[in-house]
Amino acid sequence: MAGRGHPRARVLRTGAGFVARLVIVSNRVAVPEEGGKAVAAGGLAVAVKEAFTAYEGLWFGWSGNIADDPSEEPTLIDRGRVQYAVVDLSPQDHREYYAGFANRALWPIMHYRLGLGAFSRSDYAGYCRVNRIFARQLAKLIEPDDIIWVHDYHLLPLASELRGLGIANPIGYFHHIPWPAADVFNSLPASGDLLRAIADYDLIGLQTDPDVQNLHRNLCDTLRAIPLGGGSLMVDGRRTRIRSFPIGIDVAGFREAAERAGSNKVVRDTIAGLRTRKLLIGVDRLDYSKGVPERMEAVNRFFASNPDQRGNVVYIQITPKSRSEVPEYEQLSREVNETVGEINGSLGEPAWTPIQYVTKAYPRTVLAGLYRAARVGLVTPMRDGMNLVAKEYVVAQSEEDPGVLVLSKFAGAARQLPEAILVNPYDHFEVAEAIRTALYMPRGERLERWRPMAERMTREDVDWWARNFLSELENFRTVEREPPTAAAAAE
Ligand code: GDG
Repeated sequence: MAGRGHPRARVLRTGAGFVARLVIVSNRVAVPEEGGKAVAAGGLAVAVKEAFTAYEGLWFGWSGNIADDPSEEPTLIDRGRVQYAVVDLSPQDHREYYAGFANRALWPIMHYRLGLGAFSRSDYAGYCRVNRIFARQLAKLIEPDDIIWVHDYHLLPLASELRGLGIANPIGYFHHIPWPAADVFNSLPASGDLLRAIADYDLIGLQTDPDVQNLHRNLCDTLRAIPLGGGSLMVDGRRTRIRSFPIGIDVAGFREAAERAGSNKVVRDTIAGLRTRKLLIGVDRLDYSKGVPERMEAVNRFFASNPDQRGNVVYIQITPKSRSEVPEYEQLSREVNETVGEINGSLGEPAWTPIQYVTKAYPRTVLAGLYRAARVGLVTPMRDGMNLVAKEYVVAQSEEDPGVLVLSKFAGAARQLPEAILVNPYDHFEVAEAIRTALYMPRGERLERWRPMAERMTREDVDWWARNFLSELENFRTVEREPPTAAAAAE
């Protein structure tokens, strides 16, 4: 079947049998150095890279470069198992598609932050234009047996554009961020168009069941989609399927990094600097969805109500900057700097700084080593599709003396990590109390909570995620694309 008669299509094996070449499309492509590895801070980049360790194929998307007169043709880069096809964006495309509609309208709305949503018609036109350009460029590279896996909210209309160009291959979409309740999503002026466009994907993967319910219900209520059972829907005569596929991490790689991190100088020096102090750790891209200033307020509250812990506990927050071209992120950066300054100024002593805040990105080994050294992992986003840091923290722990995860109930990860201390990140008192409980938790209880989480993370890792999604997408090769009979629709 797959690949036969198409000399460039490589035939691959998955758990479910054979599939043809896998084509991944995402906004940014992390092209590795020749013979080396790419360092990528984003969760999506990490996951796609991991998926390609099991599959060969093509990865298409933006190069990360802005060019005054971008070429009409993508640049092709061969790195053995994976071919990369990257395109540059013009300054206007970057401003309207990426910094504008994707990150100032879709991102806040998907994260339930209506007040931060900045919709503009020209940004939306730019978003649609770039999706059209991507589709035109990608369509030339598609072979008949390819399966296409599109990632994230930058590319909601891509399948629709590809279908318009006659591409009939199975096309799946994975949404890495939350899918909000209908009233929230529908506040976006372009929401109707986007709902219709998303239904052009054969398979839509979301992080959690509540996300699935939100989208499913919205398609039924707004577009009068017909539910066909098992997550399948008929929308405007096309069949689509919506399911949750919670993303996992590279457990084996991360565990190994954590085990050998003791020899890393940054990790060693940090541990030595702690002396007998206990460590709280937070690692997040600088993004308002991650709840960094709110978490700092909670730590402040913890020290206010536990004065005996001053000088005994240190909180390290690692927060590489992201999306600095978007005004809301500049504003957040200032807010975090002020919050750190105020708390350290009012609580600190010459020999003790309560919050150590760094904006540098560290290698994965350093993160793994610091997670392992930390008695408490603080992962308290206001809203998060999944949150891989929570999973990394669990996997990095020593099995004799694991630390405690304090996790926001509004992170998708909370559904797979219910043994963590689950908190409402809007409630500083509750988070402060959770920090206290975590710091005083006896080893027996820490082990009891950690073991089932570590087992689940090992079972439901990134390979499991990719394999589940792809084996399901593969089924769409044979799906009948005709409207259902009245009897089937009534089932
Ligand atoms: C989106 C969704 C979903 C962070 N700092 C450094 C660094 N990181 C790595 C972490 C982790 C990743 O970045 C962040 O992943 P998250 O899941 O927390 O968040 P997003 O970037 O917002 O990702 C999210 C994810 O997609 C996957 O579907 O979970 O909900 O928002 O892996 O370790 N990595 C390195 N140095 C750093 O300083 N090397």
